Amino acid sequence: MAAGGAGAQPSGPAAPGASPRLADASLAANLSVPAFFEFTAPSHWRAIDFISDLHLCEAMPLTFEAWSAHLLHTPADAVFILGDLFEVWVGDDMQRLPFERACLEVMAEAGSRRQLAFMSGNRDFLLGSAALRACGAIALPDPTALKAWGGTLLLSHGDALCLADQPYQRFRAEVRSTAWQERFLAQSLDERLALAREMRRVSATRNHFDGQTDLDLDPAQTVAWMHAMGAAEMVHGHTHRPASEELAPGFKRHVLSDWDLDRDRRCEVLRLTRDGLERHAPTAAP
Ligand SMILES: [Mn+2]
Repeated sequence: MAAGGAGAQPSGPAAPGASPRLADASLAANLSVPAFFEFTAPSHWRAIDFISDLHLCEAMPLTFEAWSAHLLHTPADAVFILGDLFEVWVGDDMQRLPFERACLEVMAEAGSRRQLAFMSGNRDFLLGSAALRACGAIALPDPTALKAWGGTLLLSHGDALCLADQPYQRFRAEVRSTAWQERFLAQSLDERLALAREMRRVSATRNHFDGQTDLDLDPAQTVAWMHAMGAAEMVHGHTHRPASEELAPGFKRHVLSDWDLDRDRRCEVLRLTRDGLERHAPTAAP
């Protein structure tokens, strides 16, 4: 069941009218809103699962097993992975490594059974579109407007909206540039893995490491994105603080849980159906 009736097209800001109303429109006036992509769920779909922040790595075999079982056996028509699937991804030559190869084999098998979609996180933004295509997965830009059953949902990893962390935003802009990525990818796999370890060590000491920080999405900017998209609800990850709450009247965000079944028992799937969003335990292997 590959791409079929689904498609991702670039889109301008949503037309005014059907959009949820922002109580104070001036709130959004001075905030920049990025171009966003639109993905329309085929009308025969009944459920879409959202997961993020698995931080898969060889040292977390139980997390890998739970993720793999869910991807292969969920009753949902699609699984949307909203970033940080991998603890670290420094280039697609990581597919040579046994653990990463096993992960992509699970993705390919799951991708033959249901639609997979992947949005980059701050850990795995170098996972390339060719590797995703090989698994039958759609690459979702951040942010994406998901149109499903008459509603619009804003999807984002979340790190681009953590505006209070200016050093991180400068770092993010640099590593997402073509020039930086060309220089980085020109190095050997061992050099890149060592550099990634060093960057994570430095970022941990500055306390702007995802999951170990109080930083959160900027509410005004987030609501501005939702307003421009015509989305009353949003799903994001990154902060590892699962909750569903209003950011402003009429604008609700749902934060995904990270997964850690090796040191803890955290794992959760957010499932969208015609009736709305609901949190579930992952599906186990039969
Ligand atoms: Mn993250």
